[in-house]
Amino acid sequence: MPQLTLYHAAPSRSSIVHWMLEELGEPYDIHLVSFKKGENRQPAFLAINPMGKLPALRHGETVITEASAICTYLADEFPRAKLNVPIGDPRRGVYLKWLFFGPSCVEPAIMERAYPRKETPPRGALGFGDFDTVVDVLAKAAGAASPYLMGAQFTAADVIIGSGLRWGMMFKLLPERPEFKAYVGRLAERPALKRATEKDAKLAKEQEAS
Ligand SMILES: N[C@@H](CCC(=O)N[C@@H](CS)C(=O)NCC(=O)O)C(=O)O
Repeated sequence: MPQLTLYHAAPSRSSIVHWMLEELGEPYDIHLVSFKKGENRQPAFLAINPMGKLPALRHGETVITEASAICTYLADEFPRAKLNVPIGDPRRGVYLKWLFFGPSCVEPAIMERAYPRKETPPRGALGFGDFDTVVDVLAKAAGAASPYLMGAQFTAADVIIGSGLRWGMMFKLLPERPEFKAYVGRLAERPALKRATEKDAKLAKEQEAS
């Protein structure tokens, strides 16, 4: 079976994929890339991701970048882990909606809060619309999650939306709505997330010391 290698800096957006890999239960390697040493801007890494950004995942000859694309790929490529909603299942549309909602709505809304613009573009021009609507849509979904976005099944969509909520609340960029706290609290109980978080803390120390 082709080897899985995560190009990772701990903690960073590649921690999303780290959690996903722990959920997947397949063997994987971690290749640490140091932002401090500028390794992400050096030719060896730019050959992997010309954007100079993490995460990147190598699976045999295939290189995938963009956290949501990687999670979607892994969930479909390793269906045994039951982290995807397969083609043909009527729930797949909603599942894909959440996988895209993360990078196209949650992240830009959070970033706008972190770095407000001098002049707000018209709502219609922004793919995410506006911050409050994104938060309301997320709160409704988190409130309805029973216990996960797709119901009883935990999927890659929970890794993406859950990571956005965890990160947004950690940096006080998203409000601590009771629905968010309850949903994120359930996710925090997942052994795979606990393992990824513990490993990330160790890797962060290693990277700081190197
Ligand atoms: N759109 C990318 C964003 C990746 C990203 O911005 N990663 C940050 C780490 S959190 C990074 O590599 N920053 C280093 C840089 O841009 O120099 C994704 O969702 O995977």
